[in-house]
Amino acid sequence: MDVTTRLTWIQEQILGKLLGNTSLTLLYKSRVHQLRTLDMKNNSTGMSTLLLNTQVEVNGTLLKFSSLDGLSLSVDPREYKLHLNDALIKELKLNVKPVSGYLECEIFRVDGVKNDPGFIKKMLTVRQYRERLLSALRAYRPKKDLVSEVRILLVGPVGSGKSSFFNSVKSAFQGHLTRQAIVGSDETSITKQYRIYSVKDGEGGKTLPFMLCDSMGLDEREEAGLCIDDISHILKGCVPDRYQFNPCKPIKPKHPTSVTLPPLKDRIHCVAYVLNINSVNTLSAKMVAKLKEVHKDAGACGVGQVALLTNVNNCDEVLDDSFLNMTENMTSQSQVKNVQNMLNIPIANILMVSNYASERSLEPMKDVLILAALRQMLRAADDSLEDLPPEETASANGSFNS
Ligand SMILES: Nc1nc2c(ncn2[C@@H]2O[C@H](COP(=O)(O)OP(=O)(O)OP(=O)(O)O)[C@@H](O)[C@H]2O)c(=O)[nH]1
Ligand SMILES: [Mg+2]
Repeated sequence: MDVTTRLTWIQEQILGKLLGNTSLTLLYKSRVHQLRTLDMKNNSTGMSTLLLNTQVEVNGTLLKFSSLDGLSLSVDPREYKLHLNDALIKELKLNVKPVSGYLECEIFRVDGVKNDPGFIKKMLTVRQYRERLLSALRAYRPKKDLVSEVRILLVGPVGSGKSSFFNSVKSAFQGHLTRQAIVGSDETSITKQYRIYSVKDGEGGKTLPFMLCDSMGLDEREEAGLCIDDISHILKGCVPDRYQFNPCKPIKPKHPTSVTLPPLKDRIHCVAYVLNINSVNTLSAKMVAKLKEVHKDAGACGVGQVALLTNVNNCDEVLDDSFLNMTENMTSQSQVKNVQNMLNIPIANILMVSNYASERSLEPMKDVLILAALRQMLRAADDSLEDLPPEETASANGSFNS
């Protein structure tokens, strides 16, 4: 008999990833038998996986695995039976009876598990934390009900990952990879139009109360990339969706003498400076000057400001075990210090992500970083809404409620 796994390639990859980018070597496979084939899966095309991080208990002829939160599974190798408790069946969304036959029992050696006792625990809780973040973001409402949606502007050098961040946020909410915004690498910005993107909660779900505004990349050359003067118009909400940027021709306000601003709902409430973590320390003086100018404009408009560092390789090491704070390893990096000094952004608002680029499926840890970054952007936006002068909030309440 062939000692090859019954798992498909993609199932084996998912299992390996669940354990933290490990590789699996099949050690043992129970003999082939004539039990009826079970339709273990529900109608979904994915595979539910779960770690029961316990010592295996040998109970008579049963091998028993159970978790602290009440999930349990027993394997009866003599009878080729699996005993699953209700909580486990529910968690894995399986369509099986509590006692079911199994086709094969396979035991693998796992290579490449990090030699860090906290690592496995983190892998176990990352999915729960992703669900918690998704719930918190679904329940989010902008502060003081001044606007129905918060607008976050993504601004940064050409190719820093602005459009990819929107795609990543959308993918995390959709539950599968999506690529609505065009991304890629070129000498000049791939994004040529100003885009105001909304995100739905799942396929056909309700629209979430935030919008991500994607802009053309900044270029250190003059008359290339996003015009710095365009940014103040964007911040004030004067630029419509799909506006075609022209690096040689800054936006001219329709009514240069008019002092009335567009309503608060159309304005930007948070600016995210999107920077590739690998090039933060080598930004040219001209690029730094442009970023500082945006920072000055954003400060003058009183909007929230965060920095989003993309292309982070070691996602598992960004957050501590509580998933609430960045590890000291990360905050002490020179890139973080540089951003702090360059844009005067507090450390809590320096966020790290690894956008979806060439992955084949969603990764829980990537989702956690993406969603945690979004949550912090919304908090920064809320802070700026709370800080509005009374005359602004009075008129905003009027326009939003009417
Ligand atoms: N590995 C990795 N690749 C990334 C990440 N973010 C973006 N990329 C890749 O970097 C390239 C540029 O990404 P874009 O999202 O188009 O960057 P942008 O800032 O929108 O670029 P412009 O619109 O040209 O200014 C693409 O090939 C992306 O796939 C990331 O976090 N990790
Ligand atoms: Mg882009």
